[in-house]
Amino acid sequence: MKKTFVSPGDIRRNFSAAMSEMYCEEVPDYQTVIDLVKQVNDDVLEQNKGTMAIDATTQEIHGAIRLGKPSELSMMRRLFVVLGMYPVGYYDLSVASIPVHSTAFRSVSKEEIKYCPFRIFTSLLRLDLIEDAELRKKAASVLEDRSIFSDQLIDLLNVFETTGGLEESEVKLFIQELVKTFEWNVEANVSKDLYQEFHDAHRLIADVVSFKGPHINHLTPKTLDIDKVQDLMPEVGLNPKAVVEGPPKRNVPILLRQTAFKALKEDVSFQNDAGIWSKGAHTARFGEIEQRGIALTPKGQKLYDTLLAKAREVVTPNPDGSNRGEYENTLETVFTEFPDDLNSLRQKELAYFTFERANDGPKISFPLGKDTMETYLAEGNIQARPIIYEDFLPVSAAGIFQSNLGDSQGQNFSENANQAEFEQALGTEVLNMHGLYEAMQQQSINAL
Ligand code: OOG
Ligand code: NI
Repeated sequence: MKKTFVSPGDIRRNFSAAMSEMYCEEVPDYQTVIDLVKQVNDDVLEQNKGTMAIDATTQEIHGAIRLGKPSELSMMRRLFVVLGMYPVGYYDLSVASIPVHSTAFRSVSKEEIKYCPFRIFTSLLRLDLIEDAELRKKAASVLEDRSIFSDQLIDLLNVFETTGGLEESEVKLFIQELVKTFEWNVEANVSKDLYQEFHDAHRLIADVVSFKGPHINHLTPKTLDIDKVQDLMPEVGLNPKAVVEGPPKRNVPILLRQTAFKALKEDVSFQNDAGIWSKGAHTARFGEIEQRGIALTPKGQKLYDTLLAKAREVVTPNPDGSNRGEYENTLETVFTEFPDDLNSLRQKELAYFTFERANDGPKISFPLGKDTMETYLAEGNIQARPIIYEDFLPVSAAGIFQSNLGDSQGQNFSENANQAEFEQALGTEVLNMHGLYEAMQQQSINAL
């Protein structure tokens, strides 16, 4: 009898829902985030009744995990294929003194993203950046001994890879075991002393190495008004990070803006060499909120990076939020240099668009030069629509890591990207995000 496979989109949807349920249960403050975002989104929709052309019903969500060794990353890549998620982009966080490099596992087609946008920002610890050779050895040996995936999960992955899919009953088990991989571990994998040693070198090392598995460290719903969420967080008992990361508030939103409530101190226990357990605490898990805008071309991205650096040279946000107003004003002033209307963004080739022929418009004649395209657009015979940014921002990600690492961060690292090493661990090259946006834009032009 022929097997009936569940589609990757449906597996991803079920996984996203199961992760959300698990996280709401384990971190009740995350449920508060969901409720707040829903309230803000409903208000925005009510105020703009009928005028918003966006789909606000989906709670776009991403999550983040941190892995300890190359074999975990390559296994994760294989597992995410089952969910239709592929590694896009390389992020070097060493620039911000964080000893990891990362990619985002996500769907790559417009249809799949629309069906379920869930994605996971995935970091790999870089022990090579740890100065203390003794400590590096200790961390490597703890990681060497751990296996974060259950046998059942690996068996199901093998079934998927040999038969080309999973049936409904297999999917249920697969999701259950995958979600388990990302649950919190109350019992640490190391002694309190060793935890403290890792912690003193860098809090991130303690987070990755001291536990049996890569607990999901946050989930992120999508909001329609991130400034409102930032303002309202204290009112619902959440402690927001100092500033919203990313570009300032604009008429045409670009890239990605993010905020979060700061990571919680949670009870864990440690076992000493004599086998005696004792109580302790670990801080890692938080909740995040994001708002997305148009994807930028490499030229637009470069302008964004330059302006952001310029603003941060003038004001660096204080961790306690005390200069939030000054930072926001500076950001807004500096970003006046970034065109803020769709036509300029398109004509200056700063952002990506898809193009569509008007229903009642004339047939488009090819070849379609720049000038003819402008005429069609001006006459309304072709419509341009922004392509939404589906990736992440290294400076923002660093800000999010840092707001959850506290003030004492330990050792500083200098910039040290190593994409080749990351890809070797991953077992494949990462996809180029600009290539994906470019292809989407070009395909829409070809289909006119
Ligand atoms: C990942 C932080 C990056 C984002 O949204 O930029 C991230 C982490 O803290 O592990 O999730
Ligand atoms: Ni995030």
